[in-house]
Amino acid sequence: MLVGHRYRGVIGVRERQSNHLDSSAAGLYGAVSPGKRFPSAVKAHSTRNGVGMPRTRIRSLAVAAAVAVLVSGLTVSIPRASAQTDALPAFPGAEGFGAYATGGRGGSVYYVTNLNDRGPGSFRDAVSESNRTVVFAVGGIIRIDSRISVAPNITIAGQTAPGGGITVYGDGLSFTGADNTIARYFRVRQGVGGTPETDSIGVTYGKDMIFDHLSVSWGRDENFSVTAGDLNQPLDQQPVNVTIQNSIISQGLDPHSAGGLIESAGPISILHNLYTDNNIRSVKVKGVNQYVNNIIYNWRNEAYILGGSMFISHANVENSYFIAGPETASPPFVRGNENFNLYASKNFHDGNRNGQLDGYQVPRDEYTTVTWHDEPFDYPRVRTLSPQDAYRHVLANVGASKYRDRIDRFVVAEVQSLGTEGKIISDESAAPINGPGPIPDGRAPLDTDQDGMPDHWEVMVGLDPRAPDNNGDRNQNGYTNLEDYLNWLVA
Ligand SMILES: [Ca+2]
Ligand SMILES: [Ca+2]
Ligand SMILES: [Ca+2]
Ligand SMILES: [Ca+2]
Repeated sequence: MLVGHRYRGVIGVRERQSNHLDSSAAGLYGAVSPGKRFPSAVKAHSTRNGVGMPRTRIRSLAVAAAVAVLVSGLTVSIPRASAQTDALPAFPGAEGFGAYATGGRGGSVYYVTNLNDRGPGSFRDAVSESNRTVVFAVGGIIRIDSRISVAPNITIAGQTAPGGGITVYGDGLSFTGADNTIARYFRVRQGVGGTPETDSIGVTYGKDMIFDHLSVSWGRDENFSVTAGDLNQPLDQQPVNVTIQNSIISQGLDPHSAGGLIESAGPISILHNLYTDNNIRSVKVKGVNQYVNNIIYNWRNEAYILGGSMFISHANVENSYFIAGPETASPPFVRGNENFNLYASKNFHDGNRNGQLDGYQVPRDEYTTVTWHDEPFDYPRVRTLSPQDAYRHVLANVGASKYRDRIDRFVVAEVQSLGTEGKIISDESAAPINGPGPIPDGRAPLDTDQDGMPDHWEVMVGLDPRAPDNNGDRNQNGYTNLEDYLNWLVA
């Protein structure tokens, strides 16, 4: 029996196909993850046009993905994941497929001590080597003139930054290959000066990543994409077990202005985020997708894209609220096809721009053409609010919310106008945005032994402020002492 929902490689495929399986039925597999409800069959249902469905059992999402790959005609080798008995979430509140990322747990501590683009004490240097927890002795804007690649097994603890926290501005971050990432509470704002045809944050392969309370904007291509270059590649060349949660993905720059490509045969969760002022792709999905309690505002031409082309997809789309802004010119759901296997529940659309949240539940015929499933795919259990409560909760909590900067306050206020305010931009340096600042710098608390935990907190909990003891577990809750501090900061 499997533990949790980590990607484990092929454990075994048991699929039973009943009748009506023709060549187009390649897209008709139910994806059933290991977990509380395993095993359970995805029942046969009719599509809108009455095509029969096979009854299937599949042991894991990875297997579902593998099957999807195999039926495309390619032979692939699926990597076996190492044994993993630690089912501790990355932090309290970590959810979805990326919930069990381990980050830099148990490794060394790296203090970012300046706002320089590179060199000792810089953010770029901090994330360049594995097995680190990155903490900040400074707050402010880190201006970068080229992209930064993040190494595997790193925790980026933006919540440690004093003052207004950290904004990375000028280009984007790549988490490609950054297995076991935990990234929390900072802002990445790429800007017009960034590398063309790249994203504010991009991941093209890698497993077990969770992005939480980030504010991501001004992408030149996408704002935040987790996308395999080719979904027919082996899974170790695709993103697997990734969560983006509690984050603001806003103001993708025209002429592209896109929320993100979420395209992988490996599973990806998009939970409790705000997507606003992105022309298209909030988000564009192929593959295995969990999309719950997202708020989408002022898209122009496309919001949730149901596949858009023929790759086989399995998605749970639940309790999200799509709210038209001044520029919105399309319905929320577009570009489905019969290879898009959809469970959808309680997604709301408010298109009347009247300053009140008074939308309606999106009926099936407004999801375009998909293959319907009446039961959700057995994806990780996540906190699920009503769409109305999600609206309030998300607006109050999303983004790098320990200190909500001027940009985040601006876009949240736009959303709160419920139809009258909002604009897709092409240059963040123009009014009314006027660039990324200011961010107050603040003053870091004293940390005599430089173990990432300040003296005052160590004394409070009974640790030794004169001896590095970040990797102990004084209260035996599974999190290191340093992680307890990081979690305490944002509890
Ligand atoms: Ca309304
Ligand atoms: Ca200390
Ligand atoms: Ca200590
Ligand atoms: Ca502990």
